[in-house]
Amino acid sequence: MSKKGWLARLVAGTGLALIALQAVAYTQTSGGYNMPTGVTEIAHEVHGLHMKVFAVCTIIGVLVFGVMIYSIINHRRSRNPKPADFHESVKVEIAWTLIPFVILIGLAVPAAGTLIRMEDTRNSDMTVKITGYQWKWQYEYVGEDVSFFSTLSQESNAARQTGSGIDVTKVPNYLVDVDNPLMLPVGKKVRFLITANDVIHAWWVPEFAVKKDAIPGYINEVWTKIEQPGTYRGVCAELCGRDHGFMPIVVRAVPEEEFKAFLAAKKGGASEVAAAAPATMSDAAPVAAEAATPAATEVATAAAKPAAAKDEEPTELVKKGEKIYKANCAACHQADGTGLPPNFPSLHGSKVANGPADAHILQVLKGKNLMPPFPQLSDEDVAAVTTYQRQSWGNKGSVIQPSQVAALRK
Ligand code: HEC
Ligand SMILES: [Cu+2]
Repeated sequence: MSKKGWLARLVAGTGLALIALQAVAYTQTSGGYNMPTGVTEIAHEVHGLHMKVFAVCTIIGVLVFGVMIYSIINHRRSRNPKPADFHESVKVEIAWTLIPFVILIGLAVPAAGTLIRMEDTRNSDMTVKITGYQWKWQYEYVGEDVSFFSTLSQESNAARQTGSGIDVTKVPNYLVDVDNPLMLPVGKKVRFLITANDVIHAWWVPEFAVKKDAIPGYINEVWTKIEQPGTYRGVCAELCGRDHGFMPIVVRAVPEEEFKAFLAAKKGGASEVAAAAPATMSDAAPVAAEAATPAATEVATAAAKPAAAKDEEPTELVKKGEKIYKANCAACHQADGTGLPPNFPSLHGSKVANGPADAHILQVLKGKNLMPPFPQLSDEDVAAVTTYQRQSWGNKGSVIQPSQVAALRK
C-alpha cells in the first residue's frame, strides 16, 4: 500500500474516532443530546436501558459499516474483478441467526423487567387523577377533595400572541410554565389516573420517564416516586389540536410537610378548587353581596319564568360562575374583569355581556379571534360563567340558564 493511502486512512479514522468520542461525551451531559438521567428509580432504569441499547447499536453499527466500507474499498471491481461466489454455508447461517437472537433476548429481558415495574401501581401512597382538555390539564387529588386546572402561564400566553411585541427569549420558561403546577411530595409513590375530556392528549414528564396517553373514556394508570425536590417540566405529547403546544406540564416536588401544607391550604377554600370539581361542591354559603345585589331584580324575573327542571338558582349560578371565571377566563380578562387591552377586552360595560344572551353564549362556546372556544365547559358551567359576567362589574345583563346553552350547542 502506498504511503498516501495509509495517510488518508489515518486521517479518516482519527476523524471518525473524534466524532464518536464527542458524541459519547455529549450523552453524559444533561441538556446535551441524550435523554435525561431522571429523578426517579424508573427513570434511571430507563436511562440505563437506553444506554445499553445505544452501546449495542453502536458496536453493531461500527462492525457492519466497517466490514462494508472495507469490502467496498478492497474488493472493488477495478481491483479484483472476480467476486467470490460461495453460498449455503451452514456455519454462517447458524451464526447470523443465533447472534441476533442472543442480542435481542439480552435486551428484552431487562427491558421487560422495567416495563413490568412501570405498570405496577400497587401500594401507592396517594392518587392523582389527571384529565387533559383542549388545552389545559386538570389535577385532582383523589379522596382529598382538591382539584384545579393548570394552564399556560399568563406571561407565556401574552407573549405568544401574534404581534404581542414581547421578546420571547426574555420570558422565563417560555411555553413551559403554568399558573398552577402539580404539587407532589418527594419519596412517596404517587399513582396517576390519566384520562381526557375531549381529544387524546398525553401526559409526559421526561425526568420521571412517565409518558401516558390521556384518552377520553379510558383511564390509564402509571406511577412515579420522585427522589429529589425540584421543578420538573413536560408537555402534552399527543397532537391534540390548535394549541397543542400551549398546554405544558409543571410538577413541583416538595418535602412531605410542605405538600401537606399545600393540600390543607387548597382545602381551605381556594377558589378554583371547587370550580374544577362542580360535582363535589356542597357548601351553600351566600353569594358575595356585590355580585348579587345589582342583579336582584332581574334575578327575580328570571326565576319567575317557567323554566326547565334543571334550571339553576341565579345566586348559585353567579357563585359557581365566579369560580369558573377565575379558572378559565381570568388569565386574559383578569379577575377584576378589566382585561389586558388592547388584546383582551375589559368586560366592564361589555356590549356582549350586556347584550343578547345567545351571542354571549356562542362567543364562549365557539371563541372569537384570539379568544379560544370553551366546548369542554358543561352547559351548567357556561351558564354560570356568562351569568357571572353579566351580573358583575356593574353589568346589567340577564341570567343565562343551562337550557339556553344546551339549545345553542347543537
Ligand atoms: C386566551 C384569552 C382569553 C380567554 C382565556 C378568555 N377570553 Fe374572552 N375574549 C378574549 C378576546 C381576545 C376577546 C375579544 C374577541 C374579539 O372580539 O375579537 C374576548 C372577548 C370576550 C367577550 C366579549 C367582550 C366584548 O364586549 O367585546 C366575552 C363576553 C368573553 N370574552 C367572555 C369570556 C369567557 C366567559 C371566558 C372564560 C370561559 C373567556 N372570555 C376567556 C380572550 C380570552
Ligand atoms: Cu394535548
